[in-house]
Amino acid sequence: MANRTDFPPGFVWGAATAAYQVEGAVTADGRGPSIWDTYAHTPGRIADGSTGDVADDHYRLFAEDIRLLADLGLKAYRFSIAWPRIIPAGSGPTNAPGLAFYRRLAETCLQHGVTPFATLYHWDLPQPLEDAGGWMVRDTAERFRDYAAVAHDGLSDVITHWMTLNEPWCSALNGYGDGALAPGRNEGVNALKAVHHLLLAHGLALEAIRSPEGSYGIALNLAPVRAASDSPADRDAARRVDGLQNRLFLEPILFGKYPADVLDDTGMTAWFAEQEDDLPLISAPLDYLGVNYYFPTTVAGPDGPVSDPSKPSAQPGSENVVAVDTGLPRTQMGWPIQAGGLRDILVTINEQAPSLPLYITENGSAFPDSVTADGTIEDDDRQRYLEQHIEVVRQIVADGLPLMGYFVWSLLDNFEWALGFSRRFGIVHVDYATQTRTVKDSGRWLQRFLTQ
Ligand code: PNW
Repeated sequence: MANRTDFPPGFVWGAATAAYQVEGAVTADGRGPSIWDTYAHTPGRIADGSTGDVADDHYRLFAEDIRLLADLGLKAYRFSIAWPRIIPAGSGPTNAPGLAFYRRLAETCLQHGVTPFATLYHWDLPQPLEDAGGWMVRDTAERFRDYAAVAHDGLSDVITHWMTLNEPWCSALNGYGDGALAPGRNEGVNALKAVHHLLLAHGLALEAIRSPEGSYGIALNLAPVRAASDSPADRDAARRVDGLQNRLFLEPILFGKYPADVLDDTGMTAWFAEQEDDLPLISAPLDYLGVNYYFPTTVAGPDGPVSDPSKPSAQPGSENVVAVDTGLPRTQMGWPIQAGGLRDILVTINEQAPSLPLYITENGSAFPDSVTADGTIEDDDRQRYLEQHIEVVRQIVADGLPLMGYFVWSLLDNFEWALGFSRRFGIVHVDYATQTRTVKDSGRWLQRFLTQ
């Protein structure tokens, strides 16, 4: 089993959250509405009918939460900055109280010896920009650049570690493909336009804010994709899913080109050819790549054409692919558990970009907690998930991959998007009725690991 002393002294141990999932206070201090306010308040969209209006009330309780994080022995906090707090209408005037909030948050981190890692976009697009076309239009990328510059100008003296986007796959393919996340649109293969505009937003922002004093990256949700068998059909299914999930993001960012097969499968080759001039910006050097890892995927599928390129889907070009159950244990999300997948994906990236520093910017699991009579919160499943993944992290570092840090998702139970409060990812339990925080057994285990 991994021991903390197996890791280099500078290895970063942190925990992550995202603004809409934890902050609440959605109308406080001049914040404007985002697509998540609209989506969560649309009947039928959120499984338990909840919203992020209050969530963990982190907007008011952040100092307590950061103290808790530091007490656990963690040295970094990855949070996201809400665009609608900084520029409430998406473009136009800056909201000084919004900047002031993140300054207080970052300063509180620093006072506790915790390094702040800020994500500029964790899915909360200002609603007025969605009304003007959202990520389907190029202008949104330019507005993101302007917002990124304002946030960076206002906070770069207290925040040095920056991420442009969190998981553009989810923003594009769930937001505009199958509609499972805000804004809940079904644009068929045209959801790939949102992919391009998000990557352009990343490139424009990087150009606007990158400075030698800071460290700048992006967080992608990547997963090893395996074929269920060696048959040509299954291998082709794996090629298509890997293309959409991983290569469609990695190749433009690392090499300045889109994977031709993915554009071909989706009939988007001509449209992407017109965007070619954006690729140098998208592939500008990064200081690190953030990888959010949850689970591996095994797929099978009949060969041949896309079943229906116009149907609502998060898998344009792979609608006829099926996910195969390989018998692995699963979390409450239904996601298979296999720590070795983390190693596979990092090795693949490292082969392609050997000197690029990597962070695991999210890794964690949802399980129901059991609250015992004496008030402790037993979550053996989550503890085991963490132990297994941290053991793999140890191996990866021992093998010499440039892995700089690990962030557990999440510090706190929180608003799990379309699943509302029905799934808990925290190493700290939140009683939503009282906003009481209780460190779970998994959090205690992590604390012992980090401090003994
Ligand atoms: C991430 N998938 O989302 C997000 O960054 C977090 O905000 C979220 O709470 C967390 O993971 C847990 O869901 C993902 O289907 C959503 O592969 C979907 C997938 C992966 C990550």
